[in-house]
Amino acid sequence: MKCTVCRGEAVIDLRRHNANFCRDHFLRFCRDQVAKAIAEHRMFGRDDRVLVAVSGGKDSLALWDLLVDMGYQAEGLYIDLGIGSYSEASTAASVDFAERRGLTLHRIDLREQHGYDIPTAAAVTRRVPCSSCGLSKRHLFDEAARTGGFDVVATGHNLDDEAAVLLGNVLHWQTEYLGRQAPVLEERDGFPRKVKPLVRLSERETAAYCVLRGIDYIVEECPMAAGNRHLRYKEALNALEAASPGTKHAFYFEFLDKAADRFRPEARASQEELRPCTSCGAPTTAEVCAFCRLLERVQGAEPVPVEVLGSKGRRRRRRNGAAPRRAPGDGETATAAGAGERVRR
Ligand code: Q46
Ligand code: ZN
Ligand code: ZN
Repeated sequence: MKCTVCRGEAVIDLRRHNANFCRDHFLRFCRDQVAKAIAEHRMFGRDDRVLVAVSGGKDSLALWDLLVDMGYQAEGLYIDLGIGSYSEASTAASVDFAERRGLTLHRIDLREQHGYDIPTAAAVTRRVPCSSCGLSKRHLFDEAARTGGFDVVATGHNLDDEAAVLLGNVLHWQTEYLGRQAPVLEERDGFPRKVKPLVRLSERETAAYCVLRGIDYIVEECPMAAGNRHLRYKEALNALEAASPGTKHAFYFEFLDKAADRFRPEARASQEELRPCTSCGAPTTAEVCAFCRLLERVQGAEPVPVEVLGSKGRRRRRRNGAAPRRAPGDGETATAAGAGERVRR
C-alpha cells in the first residue's frame, strides 16, 4: 500500500477520501482537516484562549494535541466524574498527557468539590447516568470558561458523533435540535462559544492519530454508556459507510449546507429568555439553574458504587449477595482497536 502523496509506505487507508497515507502525510491530513473546520466555521483565532474539554479519550487528547501543535493557546479542563476505575484511568491518561507536554490542565473533582459523583446522581435521580453527567459537564465547563476568561470551549466531537446525533434528530424529527446542530454554538448571555474542531475527522482517524503520535489514551469505555441510543445509530451508520464510503460525511455536511438553516427559526423560537441563577449566577431560564437543583438532590446522598448500577445506570438490587454484572463497553472500543490493526507506528 503506497502513500497517495509521496508513494512511500502507507500506514492507513481512507476509503472515503480514496487515499492512503504514510505517517507524515496522515498527520498533515489531520491538521489540514482541523484547520479547515476552524476556518470554515470561524471557530476561533490565534488570539483566543481555548478551553479544551478533556476526558482522557482519544478524541479530546487528539484535539488538544492538534491545537497546541497548530500554535493555538489551548488549556485543558478535566472533570473527575467518580465513575470507579473508568474515572481513575481517565484521570491518569489526562494528567500524564498534560505533564509530558508541560500543558496546563485544570481539574475538577465532583466528589471532593461538589459532594457527589455520577453513579450516585444517577441512583438518586433515577435517570440514566448520562443525564446528570451531561448536565454537570455543561455547567462546569461553562462556568470554568466564564471565570477563567476563556473565549471558547472546544470539545472532541468527531464526524461519527455528529452524524449519529443528526440521525437521531432526524429519526425523531427533533426540529428544534436540528436548528441548533452545528459545529459552532455562538456565545449567548453568559454561555461561552462552543466549537467542535474535529467534525471533519472520523473516530477511526482520531484513534489512528493518537497511535501515530504516541498518545496513550484510555481505550476503556465509560461503563455507564451502555444502552445509549447513539451507539445504535453509530452502528447503523457504520454499516452504511462500509457499503458506501463517504456516506457519513455527505449526510452531515450536506445537512449543514442544504437543510440546517431551514430549522433555525424553530430553534430561535424555543430560546427562552435567560436570567442569572439566584444561587450560582449561571444563565438559566428558571429561578434556580438545573445544576443547582441537581446539587440540592444529590449532595450528601450515600455514595453508590458504579458496580451497583445496572446497564442503564439505575440502581440494581443485589440477589443472593452477588455483585451485578458490569455493563459492557460500547462500540468505540472496537473502532479504536480496529484502527490499531490497520495502523502501524
Ligand atoms: S461519561 Fe458521562 Fe459519557 Fe459516561 S455517564 Fe454518559 S455522559 S457515557 S461522554
Ligand atoms: Zn506520504
Ligand atoms: Zn445555579
